[in-house]
Amino acid sequence: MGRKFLVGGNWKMNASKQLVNTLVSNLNAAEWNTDEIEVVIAPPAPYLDLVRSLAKPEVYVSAQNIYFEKKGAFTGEISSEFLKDLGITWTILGHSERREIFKESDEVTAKKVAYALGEGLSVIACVGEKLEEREANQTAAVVFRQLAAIATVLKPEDWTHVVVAYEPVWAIGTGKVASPQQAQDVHAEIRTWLRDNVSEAVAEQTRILYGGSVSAKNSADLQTQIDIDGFLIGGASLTGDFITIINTRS
Ligand code: G2H
Repeated sequence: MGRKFLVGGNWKMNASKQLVNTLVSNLNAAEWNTDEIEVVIAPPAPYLDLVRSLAKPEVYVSAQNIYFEKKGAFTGEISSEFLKDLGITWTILGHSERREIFKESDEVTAKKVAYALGEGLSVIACVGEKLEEREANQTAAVVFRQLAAIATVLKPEDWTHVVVAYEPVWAIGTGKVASPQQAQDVHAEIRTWLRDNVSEAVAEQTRILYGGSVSAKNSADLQTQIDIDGFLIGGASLTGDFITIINTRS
């Protein structure tokens, strides 16, 4: 079976009850072929319950982060238990903003990925290089290092519930999208890395999303690339563009 295209919306730290109502109503009114497209939205944690209760079942809801402990004295953190209690089945982990601003290392990210999978969640695990790393021809080395940290703590069967999001940091929120070829090149390298370091089956089955200034204008070209299995969309997921992007694929 082919890889199901996944369109993810990462709202980051943007929401209000009014915005939730608008975005979820629009999504509920939209239609897509659920055999071919999976839609996952990731609102800020305080809005997960509201989004889950309003959104139709075809819309999967995701956290943007979790911690790797069940409960206790971890002020401000989000437990997988909370997600399960609210019917939330996905979490994003290792977003570059977590890595950069909140200093989450490859190892912490990997530990979170393993923990989330053990708790029965599906994970969008983000990787990607900074501008200076790309300019120093370090893109593959950085992405492989981030993947290796995750692969080390997973069993091959765990990858069934992992989606990799390649998000070049220089393309995030900057309007500077990677060209379809630039994205395809790295996606193909990631798939080869999975083939060489995990297994042929995992390489074939794992979805690799592109993220970084995806918009209604550039998504049609990006999605023609053979190793682009979907998108993780930030800014455009807060507008009607999100549905246009889903429809571009439908
Ligand atoms: C990358 C992306 C969503 P944006 O961070 O994860 O955001 O589409 O705003 O670049």
